[in-house]
Amino acid sequence: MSNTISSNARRHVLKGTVAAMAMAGLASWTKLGFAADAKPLPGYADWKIPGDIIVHSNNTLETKRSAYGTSVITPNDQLFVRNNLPPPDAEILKDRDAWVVEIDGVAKPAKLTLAELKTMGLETTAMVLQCSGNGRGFFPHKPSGTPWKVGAAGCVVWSGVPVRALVQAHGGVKAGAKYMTGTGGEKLPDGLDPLSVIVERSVSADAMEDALLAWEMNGEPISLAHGGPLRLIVPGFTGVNNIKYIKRLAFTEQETKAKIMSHGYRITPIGGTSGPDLPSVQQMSIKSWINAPLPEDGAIKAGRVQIHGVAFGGTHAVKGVEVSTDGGKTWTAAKFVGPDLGKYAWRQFVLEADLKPGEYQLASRATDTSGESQPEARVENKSGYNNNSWLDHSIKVSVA
Ligand SMILES: Nc1nc2c(c(=O)[nH]1)N[C@H]1C(S)=C(S)[C@@H](COP(=O)(O)O)O[C@H]1N2
Ligand SMILES: [Mo]
Repeated sequence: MSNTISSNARRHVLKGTVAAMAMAGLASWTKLGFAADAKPLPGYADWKIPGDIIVHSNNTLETKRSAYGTSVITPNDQLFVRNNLPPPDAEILKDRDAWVVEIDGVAKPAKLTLAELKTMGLETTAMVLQCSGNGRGFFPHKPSGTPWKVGAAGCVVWSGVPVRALVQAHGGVKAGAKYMTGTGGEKLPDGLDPLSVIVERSVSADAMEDALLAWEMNGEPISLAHGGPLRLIVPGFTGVNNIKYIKRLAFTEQETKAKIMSHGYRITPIGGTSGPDLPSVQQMSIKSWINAPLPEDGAIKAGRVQIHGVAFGGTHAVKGVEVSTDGGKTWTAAKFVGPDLGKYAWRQFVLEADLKPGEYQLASRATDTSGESQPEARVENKSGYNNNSWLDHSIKVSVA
């Protein structure tokens, strides 16, 4: 894998730099982006760029806001990671083409190898992968779960076989199937009810129209961290619906009874109890945020400033983005930068501003093609899902 070679090389360079910096004192480490108490990257993701990642735990790695560039695609070694269970053994990547996925709930159910899938269709889709809890860190009631700010998201290009081609080749979806249910390939811990831990999610069966079983991510075979050798991609839906190391794809009459579906990812009132009757976190909503300038960059020099960020609409394309420098009192249309990779990708935007010395509150507010705009206020909910408040994502900066 070219990724391993290049990132190993970079890591060695980085390690050398870090060692040199260590001799020069801890202050320089912090400059490189290493907090003195920063946790190390877990082994399965040790090829990520440490200075660009916040390690919340072995299973939750966040991209730093300052690490998002302006070239649309989020590089693999900067992309966030979220695992509900430890990933499977790296052995599963030894012979990728031998990976088996079961297709069920179609007229002719089958077990297919990745090698066979590769003969059945090919499509490439750019898509924002975003955890349902991205922005949870802005909820004042401090929900349990990772306090992600903006960095549980990235724009990724996936290649694989369209699910609709697979379904067609197997005689079509069985009558009465309302859901597409994907099952993750993790080894489940012994002694527990499998339904209480398995990563299995159902989405509306219509989502198959744009869904992929993907084996390639940003030009490389999918890494273990991101669900290789095979991953379900459901464009426009939040992260958890994109099942890694998928071992079964089934069209089902009912939603899975897995706890991660029945109780996890439900919009629950604060203080309430989650359950299957509450709304499930599925499609993403219109959202944007500014990536530069940031308060952590220190004082900004007065004069011309390029205020830039990202905007995406979930299942709709982004139509426009407005930027405010006065905390939302006045708004100016931003312009898009760079290529449009389709409605599921994010767009970079920029507003050129001439800023005099002073204090500013920078905010962005996106609108999608269905007319939805980001709200000022988050929708309060127990677990801190779906935060797309423009106010929460605004930042205060000083210009000197
Ligand atoms: N099999 C499996 N798939 C999974 C998960 C998991 O724990 N196991 N986590 C989900 C969640 S909650 C998110 S946000 C995304 C994260 O994808 P990434 O780790 O590639 O960034 O994967 C989803 N798919
Ligand atoms: Mo997630």
